[in-house]
Amino acid sequence: MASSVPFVMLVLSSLIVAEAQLRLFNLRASNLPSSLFGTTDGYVKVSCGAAKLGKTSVSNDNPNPWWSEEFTHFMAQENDKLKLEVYDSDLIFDDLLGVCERAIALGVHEHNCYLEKGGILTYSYTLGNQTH
Ligand SMILES: [Ca+2]
Repeated sequence: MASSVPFVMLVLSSLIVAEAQLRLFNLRASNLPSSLFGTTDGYVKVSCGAAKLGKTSVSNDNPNPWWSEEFTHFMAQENDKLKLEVYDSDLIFDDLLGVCERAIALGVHEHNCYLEKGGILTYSYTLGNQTH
């Protein structure tokens, strides 16, 4: 029985290494399109793999919003799919402006994403094993 202990420890430590902390921050957009109902009221919904990380506040009447929210996911893994959905908040039906999807990689990254209906979403993220 004693010989199985090192094996268990090996499995545990490899699980710990495989999981990393994702931090998403500095979300901003430029030139969001106007609609019939006026200037865009933009917000972003964030998920990573199967985990929903939440959404930003709505930036009313602003084609160039900057969102101060940060999103953290403690159980992210390399190559998980980070998904950012940009919406225009409306009274009846929120309009999807575009979806940005990317497999995450270790390190510090900044990306621009061209939205299907116009405008650019820019965001930064870090993925690593740092502990706080
Ligand atoms: Ca709107």
